[in-house]
Amino acid sequence: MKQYLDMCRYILEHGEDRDDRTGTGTRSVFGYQTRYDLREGFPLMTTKKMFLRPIAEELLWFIKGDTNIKYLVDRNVKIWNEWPYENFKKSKDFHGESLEEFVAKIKELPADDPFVVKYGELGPVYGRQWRNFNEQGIDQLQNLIDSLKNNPFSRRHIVSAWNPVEVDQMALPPCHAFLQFYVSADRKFLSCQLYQRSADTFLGVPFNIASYALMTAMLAQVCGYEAKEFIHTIGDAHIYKDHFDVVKEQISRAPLPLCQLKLNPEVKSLFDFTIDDIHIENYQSHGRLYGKVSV
Ligand code: THF
Repeated sequence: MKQYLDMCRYILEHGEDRDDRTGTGTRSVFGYQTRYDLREGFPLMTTKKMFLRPIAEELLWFIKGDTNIKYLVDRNVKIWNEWPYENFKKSKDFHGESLEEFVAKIKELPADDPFVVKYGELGPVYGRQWRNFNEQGIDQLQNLIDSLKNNPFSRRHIVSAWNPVEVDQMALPPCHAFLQFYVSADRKFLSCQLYQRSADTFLGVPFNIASYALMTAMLAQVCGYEAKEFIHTIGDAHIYKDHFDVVKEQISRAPLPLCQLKLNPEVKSLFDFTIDDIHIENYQSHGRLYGKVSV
């Protein structure tokens, strides 16, 4: 995906060096947009090896409306563990446990155990806002599906994870905050645009692109369209300082042909997809690249 590599190059060349909340430091630009034609293939990064499974599990977890890491921990998806651990470390119940010990405890206890309920919880993050906005029973995903099916040319196909009322109760305010969908004039194609307020270009963005491309494909299938385009609009697009070398390695690599996404065509409701209904074919990539996540 040349668009992504161009973005990395642009940030490195034109970004400003800034301190940030996490203390790591970034190079950042404000306002950057990339477009991915989903008909050319599924936009899973080829210039480093990725796995679709954690991305798909995270998306299914959002769609369920779940905000506790227990679901992800049970499936060995690690990407959200650091944030609850930071909260646990600040609590009176913390007695020097490592991140691994904390995660093992969440895994072994049942979902309704008070420890899991208290320390696995991220607050009213994505899943809650998508399915029960502001705890007021507004199911934005169901409303979106209804409007995509019944009023395709609406300019209000919107899902907002950004909730100013509850943002202070979230372990991390939503980065991918605002979504809009668009049906083509011939009613054949569905496109998605995401506004992301803050983007960790090396670690997060490859996940975010694949996640929303997958969601667009799932919505297209259940609403009777074909997925067309994913448009990624970013506010603060940054590369963390400790990712500079690995990003330079990545942009030296030549993109390979994209893989194809295969969804189980029998699934007719967005809420019925399971991990076994989601597959990719012909995925080719360069080797893995590692970077630390700033918390
Ligand atoms: N905070 C920061 N600093 N970066 C982010 O990308 C990010 N997110 C979510 C919330 N806060 C963030 C969490 N998403 C990885 C990927 C996505 C994440 C968090 C971490 C990550 O470490 N990926 C590794 C390993 C993946 C694995 O364990 O399978 C990778 O190599 O891709 C962005 O929404």
